[in-house]
Amino acid sequence: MKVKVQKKESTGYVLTLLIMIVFCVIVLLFPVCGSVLSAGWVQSPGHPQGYDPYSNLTWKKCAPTGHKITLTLIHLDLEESFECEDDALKLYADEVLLFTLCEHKSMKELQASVNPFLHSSPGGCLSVSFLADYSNTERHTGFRGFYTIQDVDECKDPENECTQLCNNYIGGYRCFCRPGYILDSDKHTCQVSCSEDHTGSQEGVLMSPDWPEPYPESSLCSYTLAVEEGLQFELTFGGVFDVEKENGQCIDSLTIKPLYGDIKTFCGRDVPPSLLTRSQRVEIIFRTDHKGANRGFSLSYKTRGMKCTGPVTPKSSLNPQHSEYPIGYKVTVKCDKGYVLKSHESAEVEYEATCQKNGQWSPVIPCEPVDCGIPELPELMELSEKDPLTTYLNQISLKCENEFYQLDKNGNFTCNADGNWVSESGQKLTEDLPKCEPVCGINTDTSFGGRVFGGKPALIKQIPWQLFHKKSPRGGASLINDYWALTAAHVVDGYETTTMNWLGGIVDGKSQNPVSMETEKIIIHPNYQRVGRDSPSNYDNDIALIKMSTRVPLGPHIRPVCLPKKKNEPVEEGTISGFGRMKEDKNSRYLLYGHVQIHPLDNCDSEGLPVTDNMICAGGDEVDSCQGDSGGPLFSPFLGYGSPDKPYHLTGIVSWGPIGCGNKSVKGYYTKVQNYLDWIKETIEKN
Ligand code: 4AZ
Repeated sequence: MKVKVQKKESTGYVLTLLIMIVFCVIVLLFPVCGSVLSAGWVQSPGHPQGYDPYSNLTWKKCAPTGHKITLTLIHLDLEESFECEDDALKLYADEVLLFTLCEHKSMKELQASVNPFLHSSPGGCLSVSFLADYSNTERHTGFRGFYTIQDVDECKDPENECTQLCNNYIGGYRCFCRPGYILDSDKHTCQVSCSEDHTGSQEGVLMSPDWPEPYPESSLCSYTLAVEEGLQFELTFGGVFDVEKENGQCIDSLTIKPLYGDIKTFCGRDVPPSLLTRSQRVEIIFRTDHKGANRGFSLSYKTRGMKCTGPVTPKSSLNPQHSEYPIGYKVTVKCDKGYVLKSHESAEVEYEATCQKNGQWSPVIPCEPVDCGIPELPELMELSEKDPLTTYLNQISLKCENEFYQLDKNGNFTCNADGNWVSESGQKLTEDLPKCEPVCGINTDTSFGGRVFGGKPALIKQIPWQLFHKKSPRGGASLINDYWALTAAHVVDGYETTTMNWLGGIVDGKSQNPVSMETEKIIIHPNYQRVGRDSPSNYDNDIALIKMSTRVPLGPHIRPVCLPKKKNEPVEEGTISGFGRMKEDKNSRYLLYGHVQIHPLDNCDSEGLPVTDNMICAGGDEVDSCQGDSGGPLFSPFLGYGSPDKPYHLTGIVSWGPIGCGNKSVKGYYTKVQNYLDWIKETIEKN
């Protein structure tokens, strides 16, 4: 024991000092004998006679690595004051204030309350600061303490990380292992030394450590089996298998890693089946945790001649078909239906492969699914899904870009084995592409009210198929798809070779933002008698088709009306609309509409003018069409009564009237659109 004691200043205290030393040796220092690096005293100035006013002391000592410093106060006598504001002894460990003292304490009290805390961490420091003020009323002897710097026994720390044995030495510690274990490179963990290399051995037995006794904890055993090419290992487990498993989870595990093929992990008590590895090299890893008492495993291994098995690659078949093939055997590999050889431009599906010495086939070309790719779609059409899978048997569905169009047929297609998108009925997408056709006869303002001549103003979106020719000749037309409109022949008679400008999407003739459409073609019915628009001799076949020069941008304000069905039930009523003359013989600024009854032609008085079956007679007492409305629609059902199930269709085209407009006894005449369905269809197809 090396104890450095400061030389005593006063001979009067020899006895006290001797008592202290003896005390230290017996009570305090004995347990640390042999590990003390240095020791000494620290005391207040003037101790033991007493400290003067304003006396002070600061003291600090640090321990080297693996050591700590301890201070034992054996004497404390300071002036007492509130919160030690007069005289104070402050004690710090590792820069943290532990105590502020200003009182008298006996050795026993110090041992009980202060001393147990006066030590640093390993490699840390202790410091003391003593400060007296001026106002001592009586003399106080101050304090005295004994410090030692001693080794830390890390092995006693319950948190030391040695998994087995620990050896403390001055300034540090070392982990070590029981016989049969080796210390891991982490210098703390002991592992069983159980790895075995069986390279070159064609048969043998592998066992868990200590077999048939329970295997030790914390083992990591790696067994290597390896022979020359042309051979493969067959593994057979012994009758007992017991590897720790809890709640279906492997706590300990036996893993078999063949050079080729799947890695398999076993645990529990079921003996694993025999294993033909198809590999001339196998790695077997046995891992155990830090607890448990299970018996482990025993397995025998032997070699046999290498054979190849199918398949050569997934999604393919072999020709000829056998369960095994000897080395050197050649087979034809054929990809399954819908699969082709990877990276083969010509979409080949077959190749020849040979069984190799190592049990593998060569070459191995994977079979991958045929890819139909993203089809090229016309404008207005898109895929329902953004990035669909496009390989064999995947499906895509087509849709139209917006609600104003719909597909004319089923838009679901499947990628077939030939790389084509085909419909349910087997039609190729490229040969029978669905079309996006405008949705007809739907409006999106369903409010309605009363009555062109005596009519009511229409709201925007109510009659979105209504077109208007504002300049002379003032007249109407009805949009029937996104290019074509129908009007009366007498409205456009004489304008076939000109470009007319039609307005749509408005209910106010003075609207600043109409959809403006230029005509590309005006086609008057061939049987209409062109005698000049102001005085046609008769209005038979008063119908004309107008083609716009660009696609009409459909939306809620402008969209087509349907054409009547070929064999529609007879229609008894409808709504007429237009910007034509009102009662006061004045053109309407706003689009007006009104409901009319359809009458048998016999019930109508044409005032002697010729009437044909291509005409409809319609009118009410207070509602009639008039000049300026011509060419516009008579649509059914009544405005407000249509729905997606019962879309509006164009029953008639405002054509003529015998005398004036709004006359109670006479009705208006309308071109019967139903009689012209074939002409309309053919003309549109041709143009
Ligand atoms: C016209 O002059 C006209 N009352 C249109 C329709 C009717 C009368 C005249 C029906 O365009």
